[in-house]
Amino acid sequence: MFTRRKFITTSSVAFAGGATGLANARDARGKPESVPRQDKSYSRSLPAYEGLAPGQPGRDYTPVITPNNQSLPWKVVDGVKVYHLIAEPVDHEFAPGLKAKCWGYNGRVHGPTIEAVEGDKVRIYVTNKLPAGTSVHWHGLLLPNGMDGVAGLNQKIIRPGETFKYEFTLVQHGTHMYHSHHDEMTQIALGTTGPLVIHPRNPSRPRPDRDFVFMLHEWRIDVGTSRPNPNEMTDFNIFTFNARSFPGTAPMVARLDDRMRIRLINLGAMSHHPIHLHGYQFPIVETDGGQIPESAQQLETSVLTAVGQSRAFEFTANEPGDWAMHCHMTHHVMNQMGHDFPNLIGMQAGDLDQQIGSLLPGYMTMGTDGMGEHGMHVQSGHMQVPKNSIPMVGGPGPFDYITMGGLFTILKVRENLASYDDPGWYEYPQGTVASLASDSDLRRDGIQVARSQP
Ligand SMILES: [Cu+2]
Repeated sequence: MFTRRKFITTSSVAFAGGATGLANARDARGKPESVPRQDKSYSRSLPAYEGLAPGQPGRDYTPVITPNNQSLPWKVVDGVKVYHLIAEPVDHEFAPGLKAKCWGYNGRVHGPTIEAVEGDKVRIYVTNKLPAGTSVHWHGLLLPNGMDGVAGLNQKIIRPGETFKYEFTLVQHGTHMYHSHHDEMTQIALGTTGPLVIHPRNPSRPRPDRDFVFMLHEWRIDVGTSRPNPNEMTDFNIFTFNARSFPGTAPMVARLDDRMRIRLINLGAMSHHPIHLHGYQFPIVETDGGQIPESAQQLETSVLTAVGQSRAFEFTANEPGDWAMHCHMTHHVMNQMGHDFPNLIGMQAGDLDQQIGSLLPGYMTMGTDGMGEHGMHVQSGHMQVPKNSIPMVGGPGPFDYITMGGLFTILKVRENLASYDDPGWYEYPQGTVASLASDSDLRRDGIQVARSQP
């Protein structure tokens, strides 16, 4: 059993020893220790963190990358890292063609990533420029009760125009989040969340070369409107990585053999997301509750991230290519236009288009063999979508139209990259792409294909 006494012993060894690290500690006989937990009693004094210099990028950590967003700037004042969050209305673009009036922080949806190092003392100012009261909760952090940010319970509501000050020492590391804790239903639905990444002071694993963080979210933006609907409980129609839907998601770019970490945080209203990465197997190394000891890690290809949870996984980018990463809930890789229509699969449309077209010029029946071509028809001008709305699926790809939307992005792994800018589409080595089978292939392998139409 893991006792407080044992924690203190483990923790003082870890910090006194410098590079020992918190996870995977072993005793003198090489047997794994109990899993060291992070200190749950903030009120106890924290001598291990006294006198530590504020962590610096490069020296103490490799900064995270927040695709389609960025980290919040900070400065050091008398040894304290000082940040300033401004909660405010933001006009935000989800993908080309769809904008909405959201609420976020510092001109962004979601808020910029707050980055710090275990042991840092932080002071975070929160200015409220929203038309309503707000507060900020530091989700998953171990901190004094009065800094926890639940409006009404732990502090007064931050009224419009007011600036509050939060101050605490970071006594843990990992992937966390911040979000409004006042009228959550409305404020989180409009976007008031952000990632909060705390790097370990003494990492137990090698630092990643590429460290990506994604905030997952879901929205209801009715076609023709520009305000996410916070009253929606079940029927969301926009799903986002860092508040962007495919084809608006920026790819992750990596050099061959880069050490990768991908952090997922879900602060949507209702849905859990199994995020699936193609081409790799990987262990989940961290939850928002801390590191998972190596002995308890198992290889995965999908990472279920529930509302209010974070997960981080690691792998080496040792297979070049353009690899999809997406939610495996099929309706979460679709966009806004559609869903609420009858099932037309297998229907014989006949001359319906012609008949209706005489009343509604440009009318086109879709869905008799699926919705994969919706975006293509829109893009080529056969079909129109209402103003400020995006088709159900995707964008152009190197071979054909990519029939995905929403929670879909791409990991681009390349040899010989000059920079981490988007390198364009992968150039496949000759003979490595699935292609039309030739008659001689079919003959050689004895594959008989009936020539009749389905
Ligand atoms: Cu999902």
